[in-house]
Amino acid sequence: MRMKGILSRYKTLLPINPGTPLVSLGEGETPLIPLKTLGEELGLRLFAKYEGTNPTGSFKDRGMVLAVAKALEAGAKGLVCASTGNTSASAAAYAARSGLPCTVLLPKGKVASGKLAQALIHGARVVSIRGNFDEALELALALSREMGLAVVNSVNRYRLWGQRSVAWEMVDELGRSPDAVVLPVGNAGNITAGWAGFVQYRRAGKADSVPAMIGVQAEGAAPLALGKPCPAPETVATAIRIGRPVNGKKASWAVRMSGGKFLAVSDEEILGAQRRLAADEGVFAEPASCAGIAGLLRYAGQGLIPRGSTVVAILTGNGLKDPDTAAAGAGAPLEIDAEVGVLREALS
Ligand code: AN7
Repeated sequence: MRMKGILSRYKTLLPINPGTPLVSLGEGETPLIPLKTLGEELGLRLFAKYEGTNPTGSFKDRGMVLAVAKALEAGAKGLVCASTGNTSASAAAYAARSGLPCTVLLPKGKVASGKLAQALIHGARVVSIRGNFDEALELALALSREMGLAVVNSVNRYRLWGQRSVAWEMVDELGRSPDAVVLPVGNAGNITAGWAGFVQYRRAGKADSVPAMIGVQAEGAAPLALGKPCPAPETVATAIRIGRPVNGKKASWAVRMSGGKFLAVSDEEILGAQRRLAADEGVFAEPASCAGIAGLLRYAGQGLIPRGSTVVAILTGNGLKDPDTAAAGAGAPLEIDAEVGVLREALS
């Protein structure tokens, strides 16, 4: 059987040596889906890189698999992370896979139900912090120092290195770099990693250009779009409810070098983009994931991207991660007695 996953597929592009275990749950190789309806409306050749098909349902698996492999290689006793949800789900799964204990610190009441269920069922020690993500991350860093645990947040360089693979897959499939990539930004790890991936591919002669990296934040949690920290972040897109992005400096550099931009969109625009993706394209992504599309819907016509450009929107997480938000916005089903006449009537 062919070994699947990021580590085997991109061995030569990653910091892998004979002592690195090739951990895998079959991450990567996510679909690049043409978005015909939205693309025509926006005058773009538009694709979604749908990261929801990763093993735990988000892009985090690309970097987590490498971070966990390197933790095993270094003989780590366990893993720790703070998370708005997806990192904890991914860490918990790869820890279970590798036989490592895992502690996850989550902002109380602000983690989507699917993600919380994942962290719990994979057997992580789940601690609910009465505070926001930024506070939970400080605790995770302190705990790692005291207990000698490997931190698997995006302060871990291997996380970002593995996440470069999303860029490599785009170029491999399109046969070239897109003109622009739009994606949601929280801790600003993914936008930094994506940019680094394109740069690494260009150096290796596998791509001739680096796309404009366009990072989109929620208005209530937009430290990079506004250029100042956000002490009390708030947004329906809980995945990106982050006020002090740990990779902010690196990401600002990456965005500037690429000719890109940081933007902010409202929660209404995020939920509107989520509905349009689901109803017009058949693609169900979690709210945060839809910030990039919301950014295009608001700014594409204002000279953000030349018409006809090839644009990839990274949809970072599966819609099933946060069923409550989706259901709350989508209306209730019809309920009827089990009779065909009543059914015909109800549907007419
Ligand atoms: C769906 O899980 O920070 O800008 O702790 O879950 O690289 O932080 C999640 C972030 C975008 C932002 N989309 O990525 C966590 C966490 C989804 C996410 C982001 C996250 P970064």
